[in-house]
Amino acid sequence: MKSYQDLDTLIKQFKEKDKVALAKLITLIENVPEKAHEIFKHFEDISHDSYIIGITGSPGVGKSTLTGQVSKILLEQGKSVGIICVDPTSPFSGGAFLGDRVRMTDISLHPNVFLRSLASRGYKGGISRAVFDISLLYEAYGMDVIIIETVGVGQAEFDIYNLAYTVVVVLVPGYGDAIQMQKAGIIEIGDMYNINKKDLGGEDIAVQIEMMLDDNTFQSGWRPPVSMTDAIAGEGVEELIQNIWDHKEHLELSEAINVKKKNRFTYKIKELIYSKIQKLITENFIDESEIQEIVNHAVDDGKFKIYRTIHNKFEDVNFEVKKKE
Ligand SMILES: Nc1nc2c(ncn2[C@@H]2O[C@H](COP(=O)(O)OP(=O)(O)O)[C@@H](O)[C@H]2O)c(=O)[nH]1
Ligand SMILES: [Mg+2]
Repeated sequence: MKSYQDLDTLIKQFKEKDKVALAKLITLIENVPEKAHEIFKHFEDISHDSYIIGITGSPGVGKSTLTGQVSKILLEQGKSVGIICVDPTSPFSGGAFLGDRVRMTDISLHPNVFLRSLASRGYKGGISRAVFDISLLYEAYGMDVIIIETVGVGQAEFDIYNLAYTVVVVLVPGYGDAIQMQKAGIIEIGDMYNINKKDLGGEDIAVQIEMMLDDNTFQSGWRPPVSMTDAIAGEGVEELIQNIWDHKEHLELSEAINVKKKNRFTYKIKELIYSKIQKLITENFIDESEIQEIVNHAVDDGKFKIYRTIHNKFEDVNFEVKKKE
């Protein structure tokens, strides 16, 4: 895949819905962030919209199992599904892949589904970049639905809320005090709540969440519903999917969907700008070795000098952005 011709072939195969080509393009985008630009040059004519669902919650609540069940039903309905699992608890890339693969064996061989796992720690070019670019690739491939699975707020390196149109927060019985959840702000971010592992109980937490929701006013006019599932047995999954479609309809009727769609690109554009600026600065002004030098000084001469050093360094300089003549 070194020459342009190879990329052309790959994209041609991709457009013919070749899953191997899709896999190769994802790998290319994952490993070489700059490749995204080159690849997407070929997709100016793509107008297809995928519906993007975020599934979030603590590790072990059953997100992957649930994602597998949701996908299974969507596939039965004739929809195509692209899945991205972000698992920061996995220290190795590939570790997350295997784990999720096992849980999704039921569906992973289906021609209309594609699954990619990312271990977010130490990820090249940042996890949010990769997730966005892969979602765009799925969209270009023509996926009806994209599911992004990730752990909850404050843990993942990126905000699923900037990418997904409907966010499902997954909880389990014995999760702990629902008040803690409210303090953590979780109650504000879900478009819906799903208590998984209902075979182990969970009526109480469902009631607590309902009560919390009743205390809130929802300016958008959408009151998040609460559902319960047993993801292993596949129970309650259809109701959850119905909630997702109801939310989609709500967004479409209120035109909030356009805000969501724009937000996804605002997020991406900012990321592109900031990474360009970062590149400019680190290549032309202060590089890693100089940073290390300052760090060494900080350790030897006092921690607080770093502020002055950096401040002075930038003080004397005029950054001027000029267009090329
Ligand atoms: N009892 C029970 N176990 C479940 C259920 N859903 C998932 N699990 C199990 O919970 C564990 C974690 O599931 P996984 O899908 O990997 O969770 P994730 O880390 O949130 O993606 C696995 O051992 C699953 O088999 C459920 O509805 N009931
Ligand atoms: Mg998982």
